Amino acid sequence: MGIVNATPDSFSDGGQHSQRDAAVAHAQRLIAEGADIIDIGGESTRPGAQPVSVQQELERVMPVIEGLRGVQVPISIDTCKPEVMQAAIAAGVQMVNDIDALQDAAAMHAVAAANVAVCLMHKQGDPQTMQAQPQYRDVVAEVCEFLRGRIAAAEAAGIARVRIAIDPGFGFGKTLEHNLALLRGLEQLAGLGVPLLAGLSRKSMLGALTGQDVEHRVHASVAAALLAVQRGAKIVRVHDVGATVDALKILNAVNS
Ligand code: 7PM
Repeated sequence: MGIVNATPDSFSDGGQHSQRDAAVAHAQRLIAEGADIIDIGGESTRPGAQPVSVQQELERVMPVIEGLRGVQVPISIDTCKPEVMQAAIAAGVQMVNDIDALQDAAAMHAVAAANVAVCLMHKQGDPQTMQAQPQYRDVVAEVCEFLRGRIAAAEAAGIARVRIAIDPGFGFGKTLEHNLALLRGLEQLAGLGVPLLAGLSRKSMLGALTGQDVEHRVHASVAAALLAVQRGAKIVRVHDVGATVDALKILNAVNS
C-alpha cells in the first residue's frame, strides 16, 4: 500500500490544481513501482496534529481520487469522517482506512452500506494528545482484544469478514517499547484471522532507533516492512514503494 498525502505542502507549494496534479503523479509513480493499493489521506494524523473540517478534507482528497479514476489498483481513503468516506466510496474507492476503527456509528454505517474493504486500526487517545503518556498493562494483549472487538462490531453491523483488515497502529499512543513489543508480537495479531496491515514507514520509532531524521529512514523502513511481513503482515503501508517491493521480492524468493 503506497501512501499519498493530499495535504498542503506535501508535494507542491503551488495552488490547489498543482497540488492535485502532484499527488496524482506521485500515486502513478507508486503504482509503477509496484504498489497494489494506493492510500489517499487529507487529514494529517501525526501526533499533535490539528483536525481539519469535512469541507477542507473533501477539497483535498476528492480531486486526487477523481484524477486516479481508471488506474489498475484499488484506492483506499484514509479518513475517520463518515462524510468523506461516503463521498470517496461514491467516487469509486474500494477501501476505507479508518484510524478510528469505525467507532463512529455513521462511519460504521457508511462502510456497511457499501461493498468496500476496511482497515480497522488501534490507537490509544487522539492524535493531539496520544503520545503524552501511553500506558498499557500488556500492549499486545490489549491491542489484540481491541481489534477482536472491532472485528466483531463490524461483522455485527453487516460487514463481511472477508472485507476486514486490522492494524496495530504503530506510533498511535505507543512508546518505542510498545511499538517493539507489537512488532515482536505481530503473529498473535495475525492469529485473529483477518489480514494484518502494518504501517511503520518513516515513523519516529525508526528515528529513535537509527538517529535518522524523517527523510533518511528509507533503509530502516524497508527493514521494518520486511520484519512485519515475516511476522504475518499481509499489507505494508509505505512511502518508499520501489525499495520495499525489491526487499519483498527477495523474501518471496527465499520463502517459495
Ligand atoms: C506524520 C506522522 C504524518 C505520522 C502521518 C503519520 C497509519 C495510518 C498513518 C498506520 C494505518 C504515517 C502517519 N499511519 N493508517 N495512517 N496505519 N492504517 O506515518 O500505521 O503515515 S498517518
